[in-house]
Amino acid sequence: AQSRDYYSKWYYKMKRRNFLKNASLTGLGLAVAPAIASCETDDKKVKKSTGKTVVPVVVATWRFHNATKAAWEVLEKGGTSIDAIEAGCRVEEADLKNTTVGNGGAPDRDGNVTLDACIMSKDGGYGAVVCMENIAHPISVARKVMEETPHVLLAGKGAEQFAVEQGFKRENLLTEASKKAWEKWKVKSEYKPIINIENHDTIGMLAIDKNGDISGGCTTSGMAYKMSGRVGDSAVIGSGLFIDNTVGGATATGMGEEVLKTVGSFLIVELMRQGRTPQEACEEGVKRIVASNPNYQNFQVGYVALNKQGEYGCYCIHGGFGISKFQEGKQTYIDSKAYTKKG
Ligand code: SD4
Repeated sequence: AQSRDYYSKWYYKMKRRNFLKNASLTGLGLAVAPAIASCETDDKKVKKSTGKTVVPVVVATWRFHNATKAAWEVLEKGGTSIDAIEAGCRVEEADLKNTTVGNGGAPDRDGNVTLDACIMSKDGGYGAVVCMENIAHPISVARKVMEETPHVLLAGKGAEQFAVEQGFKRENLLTEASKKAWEKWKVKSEYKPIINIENHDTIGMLAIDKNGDISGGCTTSGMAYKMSGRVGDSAVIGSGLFIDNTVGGATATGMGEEVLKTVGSFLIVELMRQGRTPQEACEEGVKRIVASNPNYQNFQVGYVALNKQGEYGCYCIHGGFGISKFQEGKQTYIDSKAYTKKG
């Protein structure tokens, strides 16, 4: 079988190109995958939806209670799902203690905080920014790209320039704490993505408003200490997020490279279109990654999906992932089932 050893392959390339001085990935990429259960999905297990629609509703990756609360407040007042998504995602982008989203995000290996975000509307609209620096609210810039330009995705300097033209302020996003952590990291320069960063990570959010229309958003500073110019799944349509107002939506967190390679969120929405419940669709999305990647023990991916009835599902490779939900006026946290069944 072809070797898919992610870390070894990467290490080799980095070394060869002299990108990584004094790097050490000892211990990574050597894990041998234990025997795993079959990754085939048993179609007999496919459950049909209950048919009961409970909206409005908002779900988000991780314990982002403040974000789902902010989104719920918009929905509760009869606001649109797109407004709820923007309001919710902005809460995490502004939280300096969240080192994986927006202001306060961990930098790349050169010390630059680069942000990726996207938003999708009920009409199939999509707007995104990737590798954008110095602007604290990429979700709002992504919305502007969707609403104010003939394009869907702006990158780097162009995204920043557009944001400034739209009235966003340039600011330094590297906090003292993030700078210190980066300086410490530089001593070994060991690129080792952490599974479940303190149960706080990228925020992916899906919301349905009182009219039954769904929107979604996803915003991140990406993998800490990534290579300069690296873009993950979060802002890429079909990977970090996908919305189809006739079916539902899905969003992702975790190792973006793996989500990109399997176009995870699009896959999940298409499976729901074919009759899978959100839970079954998320499970299949994770199993696709596991099936093609013997190194799955070393990285995390978590999915959350929502169908038009307001039914949710979530699934991940490793335990520790979960989702925040606001529905029928109640905030809840749901611990996700995990492929490795540790959680
Ligand atoms: C990325 N999926 O850039 C994002 C980051 C993330 O756990 O979710 N990290 O790959």
